[in-house]
Amino acid sequence: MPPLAMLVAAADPLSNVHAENLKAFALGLGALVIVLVAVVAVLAYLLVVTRRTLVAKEEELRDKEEELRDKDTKLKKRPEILVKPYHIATIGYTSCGKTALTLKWTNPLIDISLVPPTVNPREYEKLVSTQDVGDGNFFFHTYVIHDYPGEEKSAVRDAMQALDIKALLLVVDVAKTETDPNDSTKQVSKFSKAHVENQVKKWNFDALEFLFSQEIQKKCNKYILFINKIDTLQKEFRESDEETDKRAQELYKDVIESLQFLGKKFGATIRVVTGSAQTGRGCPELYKELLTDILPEAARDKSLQYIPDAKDAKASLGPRDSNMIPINL
Ligand SMILES: Nc1nc2c(ncn2[C@@H]2O[C@H](COP(=O)(O)OP(=O)(O)OP(=O)(O)O)[C@@H](O)[C@H]2O)c(=O)[nH]1
Ligand SMILES: [Mg+2]
Repeated sequence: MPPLAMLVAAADPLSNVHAENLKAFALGLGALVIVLVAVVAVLAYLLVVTRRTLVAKEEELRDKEEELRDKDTKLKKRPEILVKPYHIATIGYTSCGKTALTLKWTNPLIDISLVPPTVNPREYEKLVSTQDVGDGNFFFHTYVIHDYPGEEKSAVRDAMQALDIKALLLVVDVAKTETDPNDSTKQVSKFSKAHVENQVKKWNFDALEFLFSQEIQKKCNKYILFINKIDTLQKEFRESDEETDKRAQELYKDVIESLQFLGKKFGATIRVVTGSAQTGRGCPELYKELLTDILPEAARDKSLQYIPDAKDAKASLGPRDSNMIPINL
């Protein structure tokens, strides 16, 4: 019987179910109260749990907001870095050592004897100086060496016209490099007069003039000729370092003279360095040449001692500098 019917029956003192129903009603009411109390308790519990979760989430959000504010402040305080690139193009016939030379400078960890032939033009970057320009800002003076596969004369000229190329590194060599007949994983280099003559013919006056123009001169007025692989010359003739340098320059006399002529005509600085990417001879002089006239004085890190400029070293060409001929200074 529903509680209301029970209540009506119980209220009737004449009803024969009066006492029985009153008891059942009391029991029903008790059960109802218990159920109601239980529901209220569950609801209250849920309310407390939800509130706690909300408070925890709110705290978490506040922490995250604070973290973000912190990061933002740090970001604002971070020095502003501006990369100042100096582009250098390399040119030279296949296997003369362009990649070996540039990699030796930009990434000394590379084993140059295992350098694969360049298939597509590549760029290697080297940070040479960090300049504090005040207000927490820095200039990162970075050299970008553009390395081309051999025989890419037109590509190099196009790049010189299109990019802000500051200097051209022309590499020639005195040795033919071939796969070792006894070990196909190795390369062997041997002095070859015919190989030199071939390059002298290729770098004739017209071919060199192709790399000069008034338009190019506006941006690039430094040309460095590096005569590479002189280790093989020394192995062949067993002469002193100085004699070897002289011999290398003699072999490329025609190219040097043409460059000197073009340098005068177009007002460009021409430098000649002899050396070897394999032994490292001449490499500091070459890299120094890449800095001289290109990296502004203000960009030099005052806390570092630089190798004297080629200009300063001219008067005192010691044994270390003897493989560098200053021209048109
Ligand atoms: N003995 C000797 N071998 C060298 C020297 N420089 C480079 N080589 C070797 O000559 C080969 C060619 O060198 P690379 O640097 O690839 O020449 P590359 O001019 O970049 O060649 P391409 O990318 O094909 O145009 C490699 O096997 C080098 O190890 C050097 O000074 N002496
Ligand atoms: Mg290469």
